Amino acid sequence: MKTRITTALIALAAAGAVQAQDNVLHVYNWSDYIAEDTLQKFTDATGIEVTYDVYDSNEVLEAKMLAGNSGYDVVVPTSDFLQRQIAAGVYMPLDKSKLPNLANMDPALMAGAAAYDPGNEHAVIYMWGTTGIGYNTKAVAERLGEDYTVDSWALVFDPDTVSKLADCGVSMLDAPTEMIPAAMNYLGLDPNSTNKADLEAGAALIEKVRPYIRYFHSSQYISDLANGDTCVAVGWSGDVFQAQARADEAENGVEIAYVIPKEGALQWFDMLAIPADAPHPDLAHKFINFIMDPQITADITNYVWYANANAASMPLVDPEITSDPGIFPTEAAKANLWASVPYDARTDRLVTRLWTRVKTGQ
Ligand code: N2P
Repeated sequence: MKTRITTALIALAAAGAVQAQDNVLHVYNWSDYIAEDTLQKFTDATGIEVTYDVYDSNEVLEAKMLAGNSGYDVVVPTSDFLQRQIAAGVYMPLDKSKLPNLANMDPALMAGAAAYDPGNEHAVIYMWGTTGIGYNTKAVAERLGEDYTVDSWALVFDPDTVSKLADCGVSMLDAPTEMIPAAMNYLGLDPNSTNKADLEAGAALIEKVRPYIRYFHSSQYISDLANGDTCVAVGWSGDVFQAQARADEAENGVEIAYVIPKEGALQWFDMLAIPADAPHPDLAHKFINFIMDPQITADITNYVWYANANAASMPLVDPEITSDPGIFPTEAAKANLWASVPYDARTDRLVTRLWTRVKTGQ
């Protein structure tokens, strides 16, 4: 999937393509991950035009980064992917003298991100969240009974349970490094294990429920949940809340909830970083600094329902969001969250192979 939003068109027409091109920042970010007015506000504040492309998979971003010459100035890898891409020399160190808004960031969360990028030398937290389950409360209650409490990965990993939901539509993320560990965790295994037998057991569990899964996709589920076209999605926190908000706005009777299952869930950080071969590193720093403006980050969180790591923005974030345990987990829930570690090349190949088998049955 690829969409392109550009604020550059008018300027290009007015100033002539060559001249304007020098002042165009190229951003590559996750889909459904920015406020409607963020880019325009950046252009208004700085005169810098933005070309904005989106993806919904770390693997897609990684392939582009490793190939080089992507033309992008700012990209947003998830922390574990960031770590091994840094090791591959993909990102330039940040010039922190150009990022005065770093002072707004939450030191504890930045320390968490430093586990992947010592000293936070290469990246700044954009948003963070969890990988849990979004579901249509009525459709699930109709099939599993009013008394069924949705609080466990059993909803999607227990064949008896998920088979009863197949008719209303169950989806999973097309994200092998998140789905296989979630299945391993449900089996009582360490989600970060790189033991071949553990990874195979996780994949085998997903293969077992595969007949009841309508699709594996990492962005389609937002509108499908919102419209009632599917009823359960393993998905990312903010995306599920966006589905909920869309259903509320449409007043279509669909009620969506998000749960961090009691067995635990992955907590991740998505990181703003500058490719080593970025054509416009100076503009990239300006953009990253702009994003760390408390109002700008608060606007994004208020629009995409993802937690941010900008302490100064918190008073500007809608209290409905800061008080939601699905977005800002309680201390008790935090104890059950795990952070992922990057796979070595061998494990990565195994996981890719297992995932192909999960999706295609081969
Ligand atoms: C936004 C998805 C971002 C979360 N649609 C993935 N790390």
